[in-house]
Amino acid sequence: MSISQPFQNIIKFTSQFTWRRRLCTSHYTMSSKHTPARRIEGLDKNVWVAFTSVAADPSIVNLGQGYPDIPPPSYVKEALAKAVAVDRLNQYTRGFGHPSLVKALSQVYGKVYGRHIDPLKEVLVTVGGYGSLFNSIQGLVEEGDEVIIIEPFFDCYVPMVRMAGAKPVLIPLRPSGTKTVTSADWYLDPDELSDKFTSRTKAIIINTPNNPIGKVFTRDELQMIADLCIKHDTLCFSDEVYEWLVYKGHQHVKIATLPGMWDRTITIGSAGKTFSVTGWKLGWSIGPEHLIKHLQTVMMNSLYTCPTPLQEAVAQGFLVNYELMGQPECYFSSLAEELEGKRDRLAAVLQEVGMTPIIPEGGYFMLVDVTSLNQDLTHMTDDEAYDYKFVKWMIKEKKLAAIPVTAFVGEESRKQFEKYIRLCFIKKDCTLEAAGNILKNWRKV
Ligand code: IK2
Repeated sequence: MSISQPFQNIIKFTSQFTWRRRLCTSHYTMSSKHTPARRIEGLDKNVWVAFTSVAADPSIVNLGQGYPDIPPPSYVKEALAKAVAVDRLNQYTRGFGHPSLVKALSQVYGKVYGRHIDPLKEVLVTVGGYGSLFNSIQGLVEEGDEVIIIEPFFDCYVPMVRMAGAKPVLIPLRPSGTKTVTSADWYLDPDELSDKFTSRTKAIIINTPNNPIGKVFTRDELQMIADLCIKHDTLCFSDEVYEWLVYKGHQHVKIATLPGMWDRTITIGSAGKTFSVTGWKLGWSIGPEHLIKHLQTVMMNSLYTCPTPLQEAVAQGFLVNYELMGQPECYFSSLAEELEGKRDRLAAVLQEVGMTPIIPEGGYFMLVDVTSLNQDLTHMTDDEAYDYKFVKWMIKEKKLAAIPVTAFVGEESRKQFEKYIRLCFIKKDCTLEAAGNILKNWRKV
C-alpha cells in the first residue's frame, strides 16, 4: 500500500519532532530532584568497574580480578543441571536461605566451629560475600557510628560503611622490617589499634585470609583484636571468604570461636570462593540469632531471596565435601594444595625477573613490588596514584592485567602502597605461563 504525499509529510515531520525531542531530553538540565541521594555521594568510583572492561580484550593475559579460569568441581555443575530439571526448584524458595543449603551450612560449620549452628536462625544466605557484608553493615551500623577497617582492605568496606552514614576509621598493616618477604611480615600494631577504639566504635571489619595481601591472622593477633572488641563492647564482621585457601604452615582461625566472640561476630562466607563459581554470587552470614535477625530484616526488605537452583547445587557441593572433610580429596583442601603450587611458580618467575613478590599465606592474590622496574610514567598526566598508571600502562603495553593496590587503602596510606600491584593466581597453568613469558620478555628489553 502506497502512502499519499500529505501523509508522508506528516510522518517526516513527526519523526523529526521525535528526534528533536530525544535530542532535547539528552540535554536535560538536572533539577535538584535528580541529584543522587546523599548516602551515595562520592561513591561512584569502583576499581572493578574501571579495570574489568579494560582487561576484557582476549589478547590480554588477565591476572586482574579475582576469579578462577580453572573449572569448578564437576559435581557442583552437575548438581545445578539436576536442580533446574526439577520444576519445584525453579521457583522461589525460603527468603533467608534454601532449606537444604542452610542445613548443609549448619552441618559443615557446626563441625568447624565445634558448636550447634541453628540453620534457620543463625545462618542467612545472600547474594555473595558482598550481600553478606551489605546486610551486616546496613542491619547493624548506625549513622554517626565508627567502624574500624584494616588496610589494605577489600575495597567495598569503606563505601558500604559510608552508605550506612557511619565513619570508616582506617588502620594500616605495617611492614615489620625493611624487606617484607611474606604476608606474615605485615602486622597490626596493638597500641595503634587500641587507640582507634572510641565510645562510637560499633564494629571492626577483619578479613582473613586477607584480600589483597594474603595475610592469615594468627590466633594471637585475633585474640588481641577479640580482647579489644570485648573491652569496648563492639561487633566484629569477619570476612572469611578465602577461609579454605590457607597454605602449608598456616592455619585459619575463626575469630568467632575465641572466648566471648560468638555473641558479637558475624562471619561472612562465599560459595563463589569456596567452589570456584564466582559467577553464582551466593554467600552467607553466620552468627548469633540476636544479630542475624537484623540482617534478615535487611534481606527481606531488599532482595528477599536468592536463586533456588544455585542454592540447591551449593548445598550438594557442601554435602559431598562434608563427608570428605579432613581428607586430601576434600575440595576445601585439594584446591589449596593446587593453588600453593601455582603461587610458588608465579613467585619464582617474578623473582627471576627481579620483581619482589610478597608471598601470601592464604587466598589467591599476590602483591608485587614494582619499584625495581623504575618504570617512568611521567607522560601519563592523569591525577592518579602510580599503581593505577602502572597497571593501565602494563595492560596497554605489555598485555598483562593486574589490579592497583591503592584501590584497597585510604588516602593517607596511598604512598605506602602505590608501588604495589596485585596479581591473581587461581588461573590455569597455561595462563600463568603466558604471564611468565610476558614478564621474562619484559626484562630482556
Ligand atoms: N570479601 C572479599 C575479601 C573478597 O575478596 C570478595 C570477592 N572479591 O573478588 C574480587 C577481587 O578481589 O578480585 C568478596 C568479599 C565478595 O565475595 P562474592 O564474590 O561472594 O560476593
